[in-house]
Order: sequence, then C-alpha cells, then structure tokens
Amino acid sequence: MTQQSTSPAVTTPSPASGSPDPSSPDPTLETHIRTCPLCEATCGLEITLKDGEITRIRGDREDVFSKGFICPKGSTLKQLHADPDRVRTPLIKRNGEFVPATWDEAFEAVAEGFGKIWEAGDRNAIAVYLGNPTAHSMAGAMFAPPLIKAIKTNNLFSASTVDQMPKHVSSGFLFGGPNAIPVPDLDRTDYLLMLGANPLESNGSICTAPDFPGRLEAIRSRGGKVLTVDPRRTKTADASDEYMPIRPGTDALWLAALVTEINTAGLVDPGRLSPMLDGLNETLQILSPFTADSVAAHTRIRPEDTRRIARELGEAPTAAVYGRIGTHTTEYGTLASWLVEVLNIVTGNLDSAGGAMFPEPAYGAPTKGRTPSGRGFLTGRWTSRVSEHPEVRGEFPVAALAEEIDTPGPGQVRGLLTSGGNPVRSCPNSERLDAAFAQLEFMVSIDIYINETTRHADVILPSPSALAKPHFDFAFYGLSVRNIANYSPPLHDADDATEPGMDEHEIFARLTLIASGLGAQADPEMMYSMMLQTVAERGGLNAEEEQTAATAANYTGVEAILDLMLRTGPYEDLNLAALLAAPHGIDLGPLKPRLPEMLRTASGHIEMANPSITADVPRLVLLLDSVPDDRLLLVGRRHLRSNNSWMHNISVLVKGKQRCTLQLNPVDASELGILDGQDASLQSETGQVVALVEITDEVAIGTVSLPHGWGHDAPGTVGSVAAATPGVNSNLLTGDQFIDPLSGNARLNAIPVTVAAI
Ligand SMILES: Nc1nc2c(c(=O)[nH]1)N[C@H]1C(S)=C(S)[C@@H](COP(=O)(O)OP(=O)(O)OC[C@H]3O[C@@H](n4cnc5c(=O)[nH]c(N)nc54)[C@H](O)[C@@H]3O)O[C@H]1N2
Ligand SMILES: Nc1nc2c(c(=O)[nH]1)N[C@H]1C(S)=C(S)[C@@H](COP(=O)(O)OP(=O)(O)OC[C@H]3O[C@@H](n4cnc5c(=O)[nH]c(N)nc54)[C@H](O)[C@@H]3O)O[C@H]1N2
Ligand code: SF4
Ligand SMILES: [Mo]
Repeated sequence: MTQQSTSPAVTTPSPASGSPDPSSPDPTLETHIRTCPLCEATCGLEITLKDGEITRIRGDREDVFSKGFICPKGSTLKQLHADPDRVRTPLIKRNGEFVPATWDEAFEAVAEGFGKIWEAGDRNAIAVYLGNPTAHSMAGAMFAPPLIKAIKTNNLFSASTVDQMPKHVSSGFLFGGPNAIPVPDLDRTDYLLMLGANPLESNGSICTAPDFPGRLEAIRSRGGKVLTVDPRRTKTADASDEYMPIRPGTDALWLAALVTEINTAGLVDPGRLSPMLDGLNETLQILSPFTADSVAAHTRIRPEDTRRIARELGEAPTAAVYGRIGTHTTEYGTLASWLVEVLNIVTGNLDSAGGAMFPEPAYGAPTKGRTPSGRGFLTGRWTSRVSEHPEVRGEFPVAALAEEIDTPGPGQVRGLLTSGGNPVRSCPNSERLDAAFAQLEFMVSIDIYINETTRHADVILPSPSALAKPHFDFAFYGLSVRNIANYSPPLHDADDATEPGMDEHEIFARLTLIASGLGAQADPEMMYSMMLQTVAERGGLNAEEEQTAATAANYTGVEAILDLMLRTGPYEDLNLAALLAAPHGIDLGPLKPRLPEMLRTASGHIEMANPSITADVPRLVLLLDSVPDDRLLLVGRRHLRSNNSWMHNISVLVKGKQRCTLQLNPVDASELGILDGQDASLQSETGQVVALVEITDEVAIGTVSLPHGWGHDAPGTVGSVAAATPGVNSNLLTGDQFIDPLSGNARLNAIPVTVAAI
C-alpha cells in the first residue's frame, strides 16, 4: 500500500474572513479545507472536526473561486463518508453472493477472471465503461489512460456518449483538438444565451463556475441580459431576463436560423478572428435554408422573436452562446454544438473577453508562442463490431454496449470493467443493458456501492470515500470560467478504519499491472515511477532527480506526478508546494485569448466549414422539410439534491416530496384526463414505465419531463434509503438505436411518448 499523507489541519480553528469564531478557544476543533468533488462547480469546503469526527461542513468563504458558495450536496460528504451501505471491503461473488475478501484475493480473482478471457486471444473481448465520478477523480484522470492502454481493447465506452461527446467532436473539427472547448466568460459577458442548461440545479456543466446563480445575477445587475431557451421553465429560466420555450430536439434548427438572421441583418463580424478563419462564406451559404420563418413550425419560436434575438446577439457589446446537455443529447447534438460556436464566431465573440473563451489549466504543455498547426481531428479510425459505429476519441457509443455483449459471434464482449458508473440506470435501453450484463462471463467494478450495475460484478473493488481521496480537478479546471488551481490532500487516511484500505489510484495502478501481464502481485510503485518518468521526460526534466526530490519532499506517488505536471505547465512558479501552502486555492486570473496559438487543425485555421461536420447539414435540411412532430416529447430533469443515479442513499437529500415525478402541462393533462398525483403509464418505442404525475405549467405544452437515475428497486442492490424512495428508471424509455451519428451520443431528450391514465 502506498503511504498517503493526510491533509494537515489548517489554522486551528479557522476564523472565516476575520469574523470572530465562537468556537476558537476549543483546542479539540480542527478545520480542514478541501474542494468538493461531486459536481463540476469545484466549491471550496470548510470541514470542522471535533476529536477527529466531522461536526460541520460549510462553504469555504476564503476559497478564491467559490467564496463560500455551497449546495446541499456538498455538506453531505459527511453522510456519504458514514453511509453504512457503502462498500468497505473488496467483494468477490461466490455462488451468487458477495463475500468480503482481502485486496490480494480480489486482485487474484481479477487476474484469473480476466486472464481466462484474454487467454482465448481476443483483447477486445473485455470492454471498459468509465462513469462520471471517474472524471471527477484524480485517479481516473491520471490512471485511466494507462489502464485502458494496457487492457488494449477497442471496446471502450463512457458516460461521455450520454453527455458531452458532441462538444468534443465539434471542437475537434473546428479547432483541431477535442478538448479545445470554449466556455462562456460569465463574469464579463453582457449577453448570455443559454440553451439546454439548468445551472440553478446542476450548478453548471462544461462551464465550471461555483455560484452560477450569483454569476447570472451579476450579469443582470451590471446591465447585461440572460436569455434561457428550454422546453421547461426551470429555476434558471426564472432567474433570467427572458425565457424562451423551445420544442425539444430542435435547437440545431433554431441556432442555424439565428446565424442566417444575423447575416441577413448585416451583423456578421468575426473581427480579429477573420484572418484565422476558413469557410465563413460556405457556412453562411449552407445555413441559408434555415431562417426565422422556416424553422418556426418545428421550434415553436415565433419568427419575430428569432429575428429580435439574432439582432440582440449581433449588437451586444459582448455575448456568449452556451449550449449544454439539452442540446447535446439529441440526434443533432454535434450540429447544435457546432452552431453554438458558429454563432460565437460570426458575432466576433469567440476567444474574446465577455464572449466564449478557452481556459488554460495549470497542467499541460504551454501553447503560448506555438505555431498554430497540427494533425487535425479524426474519428472512425476503427469501428464497432455489430453496428460499425465509428470510434470517437477512442470510444464507441455506450448505446452500443449492450449489442456488443448480447450479439454472438467472433469478437463478442465477454468481460467488463466499470469504474464509477451505473450504466444500468444512466444509459439508453437500460433493460437490455441489464440483461446483457447478467450474461457476462466476468465483470469487475470499481465503485462505492452495490447498485443496479455493480450487482452484476464478480469482483467489486471499493474506492475510498471522497474525503479519503486526494483531489485535483484535472477535467474541470480545463473548463472553468477563471483559471484556478487547488489541491486537496485526503482528509481521512485511505487506511483508516472507515475505509476499504486502498487508494483509488492504487486500484487503477494494480489493474494496469494485471492487464500488462505482470500479475496481481506486481508492485504498484512501478506504475508511479513510470508515470513520473513519462511526465518528467515530456517536460525535459531528469526523472531520477525528480524522483529523489519528490521522496525528499515526502510526496505520495500521485502528488509527485501532479507536482511535475504543474511545474511543466503554463504557469511559472506553480508547483505542489505552492498549492499545499494555499488551501483556499490559487487564482491564476481571468481567461485570456488563446487563438491562434492553440489551434491544432491541419490548416492552422479555424475550420468553420470542416466537411466532416457540414456533411451532416443535409440531415438537418431533411428535418426542416419534414412534418413537425406533434407527439408528446419526453425530456429529463435534474434536481439540486440529486446526482445522476446516486446520492439517493443519503436521507437528508432524498427526504421530503417525491422528486421522481412525470411533469405534464395542464393542457395536456386535461386532454388526457389525468389528474395531479395520479399514476400514469408512459410508453415509448423502447419501453414503458409507470410514474407519479405532477401537473405543472413549468413544462411547455407537448413536453413531458421525468428525471433520470432513479428506479432503485432491483434485487441484489444494497441501499436501504434509496430502496425506500426508488422512483422509476427513465432510461427504460430511451432507445439505443437513436444516436447523433457524428459523435455517437445517445438521444436522451425529445423522446416521443404516449401518456395514459391508469
Ligand atoms: N435519460 C437520461 N440519462 C442520462 C442523463 C440524462 O440527462 N438523461 N445524463 C447522463 C449524464 S450527463 C451522465 S454524466 C451519466 C452518468 O452516468 P454514470 O456515470 O454511468 O452514472 P452515475 O449515476 O454518475 O453513477 C456513478 C457511479 O459511481 C459510483 N461512485 C460514486 N463515487 C465514487 C467514487 O469516488 N469512486 C468510484 N469508483 N465510484 C464512485 C456510484 O456509486 C455510481 O455507481 O448519466 C447519463 N444518463
Ligand atoms: N444536482 C445535480 N447536479 C448535477 C447533476 C445531477 O444529476 N444533479 N449531474 C451532473 C452532470 S453529470 C451533468 S452532465 C450536468 C448537466 O448540467 P446541465 O447541462 O445544466 O443539465 P440539466 O440540469 O439536466 O439541464 C438541461 C436542461 O435541458 C433542457 N432540455 C431538454 N431537452 C432540450 C432541448 O431539446 N432543447 C433545449 N434547449 N433544452 C432542452 C431540460 O429541460 C433541462 O432544463 O449536471 C451536473 N450536475
Ligand atoms: S455545487 Fe457541486 S461542487 Fe459545489 S458543493 Fe454542490 S455538489 Fe459540491
Ligand atoms: Mo454528465
């Protein structure tokens, strides 16, 4: 086991911002500062302990970014830590029952189970699924790539294809890099056009901005405008200057019409982007069939509103268009995502203060002074076995995972590794996936619960609680509205009595060694040194000297690697010691223009009309020419107190009113003869559920809404609180055949359904 230093108590106790702290004379109190890892907002937490027990978690008022903001989930890390249902020892399934095992036994079982499948000679027979918490963990960010490389499978799947993959694809083709993702410059913009996002519940996504509500309020109080486009009048819509309902699934049409109307109004002005731009005229030309009038029947947005908004957007001193999950999880996700950037470009707002800008995280090679050029972005370097889906960023659509398992033939998937994911609740056609998992020969899950997915595992490798893990937000500092760096050492030791006894990164390291053929007993230190060497060499440093220095500094394996990543990153003088000395974080300043240096397209330009994207526009023209869908369309919903399919086992979060309800507009309800509080059946092409009806004009006429991630009534799961408020699983309704062809992203919104009283 690698030694893990736990976080030193800072100022004992810490008076927040100089205010007198009544508890200050108590020497048994300790205060620890860390970043909440649960969502993308990266809030600072102030955790008070008395005699080693957590007594309070509140927002860290001195956090350089979140300044005391916190949501109800952040303070429940204590309950999560204490949850008796959390898995605290490795588990091996014997005769259909999980039995506790030692770590050595568990890794031996993994080596044997996967080994049998590998022995048959097909590396692709083992699939990997990486879920959302993997992206929020240091272990996932650092160690998932070498693990995947060692497993050598083409069958890589993740929550990205039920989420943001369209954004990676549009960025890849436009800018040459799938991670070159512009975020709205919230703190400086005069005009925010937000589509398919509900940051007052989600706290923001692909736009890391703790206290999103406060930042929206600030736009308005400095005289700017916030406009929210959503089929549901959300809390975010209520906190906006203007709310515009839209028919689900039609954002790409509307965004295309905005481009045309901006052009018609003579407001196209890319400004300093012009010399970096290829394909502007071609783009305007190809989008000309989409006008305020031509898209109105589909979007149900009045042409005069579209024209007015086009003008506002074109004339605003600065403006940012921001599309999130409601625009991505449709069959036109990549087009919508591309059109968001087209709007930011034609209005001259891309890469400009107050517009949509590229963050520059503290790690990664500096781009300043580099010549803009690269290899460009490619998809389809290999294809999936059954439906021949192109790979995108090395992944296949998770909508195709079930068919890869349940379709017999050479190359069939027979083994699976999941990490921090619950695809049996989060992915389309989950009933098929559930059945497919049941037929796997061998499955391993890295997780903290026995849930709908992990109950199928043969071995569960338990991660420590979030408080017992080191934390640095690799993914989200790259998507942040300010450049920030903050590191949290673990608060509890991974070896302490409440924990399973192994760091999450060590679980990854050991699996990597097994997949490399070195066996279950191989020393994980090998992995840390190899990674350190790679980072050192990449940064032109001497690996041996670095290793010695890290040992002298008493850094753990991951800390030493992080230190090197920071020192070889774009910010001078930034290193782990600086972060350890700054528990409230280091503010590296507002976003700065990064074009053209960071372009990695083959042309070295912004490839606005990249043929890989424009080839899909005719499909949008077909939609335009089709008869508008007048069926009821289902959309999802997030609640502040929930987190995808988990955190439903924490009673303070789930207590109160049932949240898994089917929202129905009063007009639709009366037409269907359905009453509030009644159960109704909801039928799609794929499946059927029965849900409790909530009648509300929050949802537009013709739209119904059911949250995802519920349905905690499967046998064999362990979560007594979750089971008492199970809700229903909305992904029984989402089909696995409906995907965005360019990104492979699943359609999770705009699902045609019939609703009937029962
Ligand atoms: N219909 C519909 N479906 C959706 C969505 C939607 O809007 N509508 N949203 C989609 C989106 S955006 C996403 S990201 C996906 C999420 O999909 P997934 O990532 O598949 O599922 P989660 O519900 O996030 O499950 C997280 C899992 O990680 C475990 N876990 C929690 N903390 C840790 C940890 O520290 N370590 C480890 N190893 N495991 C941990 C939990 O127990 C749980 O099993 O769902 C998608 N599904
Ligand atoms: N409390 C909480 N916070 C979370 C999560 C959670 O489950 N709970 N999940 C986290 C994850 S993994 C993610 S990815 C983020 C997601 O964060 P957001 O992208 O902000 O996601 P949502 O809150 O689901 O908001 C999506 C909105 O899109 C709308 N919508 C649906 N279909 C359409 C459409 O066709 N067009 C338009 N314009 N709008 C549409 C929905 O009505 C909804 O209001 O949230 C993260 N934060
Ligand atoms: S908003 Fe997100 S990061 Fe902040 S406390 Fe809530 S869950 Fe944690
Ligand atoms: Mo997500």
